Amino acid sequence: MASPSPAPSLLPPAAPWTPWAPGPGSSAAAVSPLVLVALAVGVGTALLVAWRARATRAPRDVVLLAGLCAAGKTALLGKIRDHHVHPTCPSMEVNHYVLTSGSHRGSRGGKAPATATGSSSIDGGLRLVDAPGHAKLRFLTSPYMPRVRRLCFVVDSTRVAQDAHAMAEYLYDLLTHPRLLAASAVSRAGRAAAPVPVVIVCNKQDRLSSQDGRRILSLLEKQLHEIRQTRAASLAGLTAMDTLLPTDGGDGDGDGDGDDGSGNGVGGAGARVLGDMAAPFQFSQLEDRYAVRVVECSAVRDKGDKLLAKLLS
Ligand SMILES: Nc1nc2c(ncn2[C@@H]2O[C@H](COP(=O)(O)OP(=O)(O)O)[C@@H](O)[C@H]2O)c(=O)[nH]1
Ligand SMILES: [Mg+2]
Repeated sequence: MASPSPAPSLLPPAAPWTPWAPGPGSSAAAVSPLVLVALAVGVGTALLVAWRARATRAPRDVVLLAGLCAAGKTALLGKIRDHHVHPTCPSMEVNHYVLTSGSHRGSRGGKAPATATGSSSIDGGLRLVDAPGHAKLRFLTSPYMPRVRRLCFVVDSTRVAQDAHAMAEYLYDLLTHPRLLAASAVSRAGRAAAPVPVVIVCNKQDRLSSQDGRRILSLLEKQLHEIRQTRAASLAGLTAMDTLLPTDGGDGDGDGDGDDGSGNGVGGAGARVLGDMAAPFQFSQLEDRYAVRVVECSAVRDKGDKLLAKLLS
């Protein structure tokens, strides 16, 4: 008996199924968009990270001359740069002068001033920045704050009796500026890597009515104490931290001044209160972050080299 013949097949037998795997020839065409996107994202991220790292590692090359109007900031800059005081009017913008030991020798052949502290060597090129003192123009100083290597707060020594409060308010704002606090951030060990030098420059000492540096320092401390009380009271509702700058670094005094030594409060409400609230304000309370000293000078009487040496001392 003949076996029935198989039904005619309409379709060719199906090829055995094999999982798809990119072959060497097809891979470029099939995967390249994905690879390109991944590469673009990777490169973009790397560039962003590098840019941010660069931005946060801004060079600390600015010697900032700040102070009320007519304190003599522009006169000091002119004397240092050009060896004489130009007639001035209130500055409306920031003036710069890049200091290098070469450029400062100048045409008169004067030596570059000896720099008393290694951290202020001018060989790396420091910028002397003269910021406008008018309250409405102080925002122009902000971009320079992350780069501040040294703050020179210039005071008209003949005006302290009248202007001490305004001087201290501006100084308080500078010392609690978030970007300056970041530069002076206290480490977990309770100390800044290197406190930011702050020089109280008591200018116009050629005038008979000028007060001496010690007196000016103590008047500023008194005013800073009052300002701290006022600001602390207004911040009391915002933060339980009373101070960012403990005097003993460890803050183990149990007075509630509240810094954990990490510097994490930079820019926060607690950063707006300076020093140790448990004691009358003194600059020495800031020593973990700021090395405060006072110099006396006259932009009119002193030579440029001498003035610069005082600012950098
Ligand atoms: N007698 C005297 N006058 C000064 C001295 N420094 C600046 N001045 C004068 O004070 C005024 C204000 O100075 P300026 O540099 O414009 O102040 P700024 O607003 O802080 O830049 C100008 O008339 C200067 O000539 C100084 O040491 N002694
Ligand atoms: Mg000026």
